[in-house]
Amino acid sequence: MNKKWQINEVNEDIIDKIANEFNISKLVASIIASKGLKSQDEIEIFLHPRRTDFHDPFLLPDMEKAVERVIEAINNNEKVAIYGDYDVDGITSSTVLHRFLKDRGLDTDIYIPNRLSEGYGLNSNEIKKIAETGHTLIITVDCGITGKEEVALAKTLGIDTIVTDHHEPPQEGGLPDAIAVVDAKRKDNQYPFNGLAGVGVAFKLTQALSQRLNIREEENLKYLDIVCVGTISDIVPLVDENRTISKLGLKLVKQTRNIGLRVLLESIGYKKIDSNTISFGIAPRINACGRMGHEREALQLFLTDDVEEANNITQRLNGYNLERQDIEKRIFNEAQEMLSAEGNKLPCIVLAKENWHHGVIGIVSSKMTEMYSKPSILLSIEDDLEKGSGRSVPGFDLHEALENCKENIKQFGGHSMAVGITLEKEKFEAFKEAFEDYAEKMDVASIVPVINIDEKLSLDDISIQNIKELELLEPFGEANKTPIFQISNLKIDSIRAISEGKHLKMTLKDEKRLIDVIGFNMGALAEEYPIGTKVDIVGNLEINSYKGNENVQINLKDMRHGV
Ligand SMILES: [Mn+2]
Repeated sequence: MNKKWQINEVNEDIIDKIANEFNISKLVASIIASKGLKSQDEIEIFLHPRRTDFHDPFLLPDMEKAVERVIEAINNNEKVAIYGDYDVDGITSSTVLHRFLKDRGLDTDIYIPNRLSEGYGLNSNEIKKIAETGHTLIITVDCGITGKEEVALAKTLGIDTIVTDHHEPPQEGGLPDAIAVVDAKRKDNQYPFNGLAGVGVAFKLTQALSQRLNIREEENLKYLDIVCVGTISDIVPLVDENRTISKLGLKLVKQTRNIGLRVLLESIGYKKIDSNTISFGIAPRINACGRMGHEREALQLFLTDDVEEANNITQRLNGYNLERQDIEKRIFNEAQEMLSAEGNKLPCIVLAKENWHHGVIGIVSSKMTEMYSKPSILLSIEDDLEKGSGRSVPGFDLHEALENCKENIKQFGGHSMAVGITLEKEKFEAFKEAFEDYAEKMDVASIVPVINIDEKLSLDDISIQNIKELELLEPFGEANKTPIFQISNLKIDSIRAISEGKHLKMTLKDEKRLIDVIGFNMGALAEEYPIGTKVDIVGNLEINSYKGNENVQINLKDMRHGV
């Protein structure tokens, strides 16, 4: 697969100026410059976010009304329900709000829908149960903005609702008729940032309550570890307030007082706690609970103050995660077999089979899309229906594509990169054909994946010292990716495939020095590039520590023949 290397050219004078002014290396300054950060303030906040950098929570729509109603509930000791979601964002949102209100003497009940039997969002059965058990207030977290009907039902049952959410309001039909609808994606929003995760919005509610109740700000800041876990896991852009949350939050994660989080962290083993520890260690394990239908256990892990209980839950969580991986592997293998039986000549992938697990099908769709660089839709056949998930490649709007074949679809939702979809079984062939035609028409096959390169370097520019300084830019994640560098005109000094041909290991050299390179899942390149070949490469810079020695290593993203 040929990829397009796109370099973000930045003016050298700007880089020098930033390096001097902030006393940082040119390497770090070049990344700052390539992000387009210019003013003193912007750069200062990016490099060293502080707790004074949080925006005023009362700028969020309806925050005043929400705070007033919650304080009334605290004063009257009302029965309050928190309504959340089964993913990490929803679980951490529920945790933060529950714990904060409990500190204020209000013990809330938490409702998390079951992913497999109920699905995402408010549902009327749960609302009825909440009413039957005598609750007078529902606070939604990470959901609710599309729950107009359910909020109306709650109202007829005598329950007030406060919606806190970070999802897009529905295009038609208006907002739910709630006491307050706190969501920065509202059209009338005045809040300076609309990229918070659900847990970020819940955190802003605790911040607003603290201010109004004259509580020390430590009382809400102490939950930043949990807020950070939800924020990084939800793959929201780690800029603006999310950077403040994740940068300050990660420091708290390292010394977390949340027993469940601490036990889970200890169980996974890590060299360093950073955003990768959250994204690849914590998030899959918490999400595995929801995927397998055990959402209560994930919640209980964050709520328990008992080490033994935390240990037991962690063991089960790790078990669910292994189970999820097994199922994922099986579906992935089956999908690959079906695809090769088809010949894999089409511009997109549409497959359906019995018994493909609902909670896992989306992950497999992303893996197929990544592997073949094609949009994919995977469906599980259940009686007369086929339900599934799709993922897209940048440059192909999947939601728009489904809009174009909607006469063959029963139901769908999502956005340009990811969708959920339901078909009638008898419509499968017609849908597949229409979707393939559309992909053909849009010339998906000619979309070339792009690698965005931050800066060109020579081996001279690279040292352990300045790689360490790149840590200033952490935490990395969405909208703040691990920097990618291009190095040209190197010669292959040694090259081999390792781990049964899976990965690639090389040493490259210029006139003066050698550098180690590792290429994950790139073992096949060992055949293509003999020793002595001139190459250009792009990759991340890393420090490889082994037996107390530290070495510079390049984590390869792409390689091509040099000129
Ligand atoms: Mn969310």
